[in-house]
Amino acid sequence: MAAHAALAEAGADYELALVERNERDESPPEYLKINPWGRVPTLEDDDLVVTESAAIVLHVGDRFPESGLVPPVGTPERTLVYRRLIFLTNTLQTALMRWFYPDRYTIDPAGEDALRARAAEDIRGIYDQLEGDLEGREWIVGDSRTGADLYLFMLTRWGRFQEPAAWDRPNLRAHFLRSLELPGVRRMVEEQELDLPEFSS
Ligand SMILES: N[C@@H](CCC(=O)N[C@@H](CS)C(=O)NCC(=O)O)C(=O)O
Repeated sequence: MAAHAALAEAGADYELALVERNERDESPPEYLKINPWGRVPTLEDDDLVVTESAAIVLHVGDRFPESGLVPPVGTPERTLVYRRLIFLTNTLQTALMRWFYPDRYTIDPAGEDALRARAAEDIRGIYDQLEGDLEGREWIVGDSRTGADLYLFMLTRWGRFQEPAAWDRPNLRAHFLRSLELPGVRRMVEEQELDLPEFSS
């Protein structure tokens, strides 16, 4: 979602390719050739292969400086975009992965519920913190949307199964709705045929 929205927001000329996994949840061999880890997404930009959603967002921002996805080199805002993106991907996203896939984090099935409960606690704390960070702000860094907002939009949606859902916090919900008005986010949502919550219609 974030990588796709970044391309659309930047006005890049892109082509989407669906990676279909088999019944054993394995990626096709032709995909493993470009991304041996088998995870999505992967961006192919001519001969350059970029994995990691956050790296793709940064790369697209650098390729399209006028998009404002990544502020200019040397500005504090650029550093703050790094800070937000890296926190979102290495802390919130991994906590969500622990909640979605506890079996990947333990070899003891009896421990999965406890692992998931711990993840849910961590996730709640992180959304609460982000809720506070958004107080009085439209975007997570500076005065305009950056790639970090696209990432936050994605992870707010990932948080829809939590108790409370991420977007049941007023500032996160306002940020989600604001992001949804961005043309590139709209385009990504349509192209991926994503379900949206009732409050957004
Ligand atoms: N850190 C990677 C994580 C990528 C990732 O885990 N992608 C998920 C889809 S959202 C995936 O490929 N899942 C299939 C799997 O884990 O085998 C990124 O942000 O790009």
